Amino acid sequence: MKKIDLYFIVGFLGSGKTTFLKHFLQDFQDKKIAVVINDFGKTDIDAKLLADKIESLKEIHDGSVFCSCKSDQFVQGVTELSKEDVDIIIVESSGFANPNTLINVVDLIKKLAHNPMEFKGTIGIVDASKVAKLINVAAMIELQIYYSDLILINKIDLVDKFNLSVVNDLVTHINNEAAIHLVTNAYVKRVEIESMKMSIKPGIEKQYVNPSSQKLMLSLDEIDSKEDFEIFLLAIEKDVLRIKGFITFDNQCYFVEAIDGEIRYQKHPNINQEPVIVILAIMKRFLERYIIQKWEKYIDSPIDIL
Ligand SMILES: Nc1nc2c(ncn2[C@@H]2O[C@H](COP(=O)(O)OP(=O)(O)O)[C@@H](O)[C@H]2O)c(=O)[nH]1
Ligand SMILES: [Mg+2]
Repeated sequence: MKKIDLYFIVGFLGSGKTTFLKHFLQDFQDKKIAVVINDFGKTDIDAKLLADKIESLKEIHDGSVFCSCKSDQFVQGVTELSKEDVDIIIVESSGFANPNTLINVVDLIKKLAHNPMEFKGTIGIVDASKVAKLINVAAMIELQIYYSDLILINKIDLVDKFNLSVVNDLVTHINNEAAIHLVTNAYVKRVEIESMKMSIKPGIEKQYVNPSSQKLMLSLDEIDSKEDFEIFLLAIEKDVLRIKGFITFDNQCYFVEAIDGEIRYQKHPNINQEPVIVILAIMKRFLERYIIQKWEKYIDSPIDIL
């Protein structure tokens, strides 16, 4: 019987999980890979970006795969994938995931899988430029680091030496067993992934409050000025956690995101993709009213919140 390797990716929103996944798919091209993406919601943007590169894809939305609210659906999804002709199943977990039930979930998957499954470990991605601040408001970051077997301190291009050493100390303090790499673009050599030592850590009873995050989806049919739209995105970018979506200009669809004061576009082949922007914010009251105000300030057409 064929053995399937199982990997998890954890890390806060925007830390670089999907970027890691893209490299992974590239570097493990000789393997048949199934991916599970656990992200925002219905319009899962990352899943659409990766769809053509993988053997099989499952999406789990609106809740973490480690939370009792979604773990059944997740275990069932992975069990189904284990019937297929794949060598690897890799899971990009939600940015809000608290992996403290990981080991129970893995045990259940191993029991139910149709082919023998080996849990290879958890790759944790840390955004070097944001972790020190975010860890105070989003405590699951600490647990994501604690439960990782291989940690990538990513985006080191955005921090100076001093701050990098602070981040390195912070990460080592939380987890001194995992191999830690300082990287850009969430890239680490395949050999580091293959040689990671998986450790089974018991669930720790750590009190933490789930941050009340809010998600907002904007429909973009009416946009006619790309410039105004960019100004709008940049105006809200600094106040929210994550902005990404699809937008169409001149008959070309783009994946768009606003990050670190910059707008990034990437051509997207599917012209029928509905233009939509997803905004995620943490502990922000009145998000909707705030977005509407900014929209009306910069854009003439009416706003359409889904
Ligand atoms: N400056 C910088 N940006 C990065 C780096 N790695 C990833 N990014 C960008 O960070 C953004 C979020 O990455 P993504 O992989 O989507 O994060 P995810 O939300 O964890 O899946 C994307 O725009 C990436 O291109 C890095 O090393 N340096
Ligand atoms: Mg992602």
